[in-house]
Amino acid sequence: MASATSDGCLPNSVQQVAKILIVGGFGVGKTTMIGSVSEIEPLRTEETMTEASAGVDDLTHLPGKQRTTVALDFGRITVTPKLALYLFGAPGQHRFWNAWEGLAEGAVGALALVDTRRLNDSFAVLDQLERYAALPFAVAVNLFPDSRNHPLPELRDALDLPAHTPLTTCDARDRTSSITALIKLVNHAAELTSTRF
Ligand SMILES: Nc1nc2c(ncn2[C@@H]2O[C@H](COP(=O)(O)OP(=O)(O)OP(=O)(O)O)[C@@H](O)[C@H]2O)c(=O)[nH]1
Ligand SMILES: [Mg+2]
Repeated sequence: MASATSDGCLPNSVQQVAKILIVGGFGVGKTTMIGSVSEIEPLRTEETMTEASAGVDDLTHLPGKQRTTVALDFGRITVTPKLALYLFGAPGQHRFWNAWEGLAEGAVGALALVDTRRLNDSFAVLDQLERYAALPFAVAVNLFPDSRNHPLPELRDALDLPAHTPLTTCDARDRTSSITALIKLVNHAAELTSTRF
């Protein structure tokens, strides 16, 4: 992996940039992933959750969560000396999902984050992604300490994912595992679109 320059500028070796969308349900770890991966100070648009969220957003598994993304997250990672990814994180609250279509514009692919403790949310996410973004996508299961350890083939079945869709586990707080998921997506998008990244 190439390192960012100390002033945050793109390394001179970078010849190509690609936009990646990161989507997922409420509190699945999108902002966390962009924060752990980005080589520049990430842009976050988080607001404190208010009572309006009570009964709408399920905080059962997210006891520490107080803020939610209301517009987007933005970060950058140089994954090979020649290729940098611009990461756009989508808001997870349902009322902001109509923003996904705009955020997807120009993206080469989308990484859908999934929390297996709330698998039902993921169906809606994948549906929304296919319907409004129509992008090559990969799925990353963000493992929380109390997530059950389902084998990946079982999860593929449960999510009704095609055999060619990359499916990985990750820890959104961990840079290396998050970058691995992103690289799987980039390779998949490259194959599907016959693009060389
Ligand atoms: N244990 C654990 N906690 C995580 C992980 N990823 C995120 N969290 C925590 O889970 C909560 C939700 O993470 P966020 O990154 O805010 O999730 P998000 O998808 O951006 O949420 P919205 O923008 O509200 O949709 C935060 O309190 C994180 O600290 C993880 O991989 N493991
Ligand atoms: Mg967020």
